[in-house]
Amino acid sequence: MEPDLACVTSPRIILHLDMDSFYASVEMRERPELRGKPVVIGADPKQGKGRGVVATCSYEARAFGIRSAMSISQAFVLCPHAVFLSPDFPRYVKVSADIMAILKAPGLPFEQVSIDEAFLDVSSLGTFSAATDLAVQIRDTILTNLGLTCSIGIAPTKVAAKIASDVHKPDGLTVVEPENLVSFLAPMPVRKIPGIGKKSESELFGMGIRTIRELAACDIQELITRFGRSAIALQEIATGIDRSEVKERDGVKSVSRETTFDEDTDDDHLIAATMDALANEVSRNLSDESLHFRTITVKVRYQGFVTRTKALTLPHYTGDPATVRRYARSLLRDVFNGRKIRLLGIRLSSFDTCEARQMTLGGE
Ligand code: DCP
Ligand code: MG
Repeated sequence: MEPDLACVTSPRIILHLDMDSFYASVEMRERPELRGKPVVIGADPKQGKGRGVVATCSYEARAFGIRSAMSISQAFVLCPHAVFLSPDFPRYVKVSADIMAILKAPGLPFEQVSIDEAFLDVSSLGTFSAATDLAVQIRDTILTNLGLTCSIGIAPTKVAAKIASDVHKPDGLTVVEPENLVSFLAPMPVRKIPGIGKKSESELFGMGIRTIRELAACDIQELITRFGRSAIALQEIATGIDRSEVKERDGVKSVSRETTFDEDTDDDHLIAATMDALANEVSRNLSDESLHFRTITVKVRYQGFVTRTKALTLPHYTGDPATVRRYARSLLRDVFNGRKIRLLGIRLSSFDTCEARQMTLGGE
């Protein structure tokens, strides 16, 4: 028996929507001849010698074991006959805006969390059945108007709604009513909890905790020793308690660009010129969006995949490309240890508008 904790959760109804194989679906919509085929969006595989990673792939490509963030050369080995395409970011950003407009239309509290996902607080509809009707309507509108499928989760908390939207992907609708919340979460791997990445997962594995059920039942003192203050909230989430609200925000949260060198390099000139080019690209994007930023982050991945980032928050907002280049170079000097570099990246964030659409421009 699971402990009956659902009764202490608030009677909220949260909807989470996530598009299915987003970049790949947009490409397949534009080019019907790609439908039903394994399609991989990412770096150029160069017949297996390519560098960089998979941004995403169609579900047909997933059947071959291809996944987001996998190296493109590995994807090529798994499915050499897949259709490999480079990403068309401006198009995805535009389609994203169209999707978000559909979600905002009912006028309910809305929070966009990435280019292809958002939360709606639909509590005011009163019942899970009314929320389900709205989800069906949103799904139909997105399919009819945009020719794309999405997956939706409805649950009493944000965490559960997000987990639920992933359960019946693609084109899925999963509803978790309050009385089923604890039993829905219990068997899930801890990794399903947003914010639990590889590191926290292996930390939990070290404690013998693999499922959310085990996390809910574990010794809180031990959890605090390992995770500090976040331990309490973490265990609460595992028991179905998640007070986080749908924050009314939308728009851009960060703009980033990164690139992988064809060959690892320690050539100062090439590295500096590449960083300048990346700085110019993110600056241009910023001006397209009429945004000013305060935080700049530089990322360096060395040969062997060791990755370093360094961030700096300026005292004032700016949108000036020369400033971006200057600070990018200075941060780069701080993290560059003279070893050969595989990848360089730059991110601008902390914008002067309270907006949150995350836009990553350019995979590796
Ligand atoms: N993305 C990326 N690199 C990653 C993960 C994602 O560039 N490591 C991009 C491509 C995806 C988009 O973000 O299309 C949305 O990410 P999702 O995690 O929602 O993945 P998909 O929408 O592609 O697939 P799914 O159907 O699993 O949601
Ligand atoms: Mg998605």
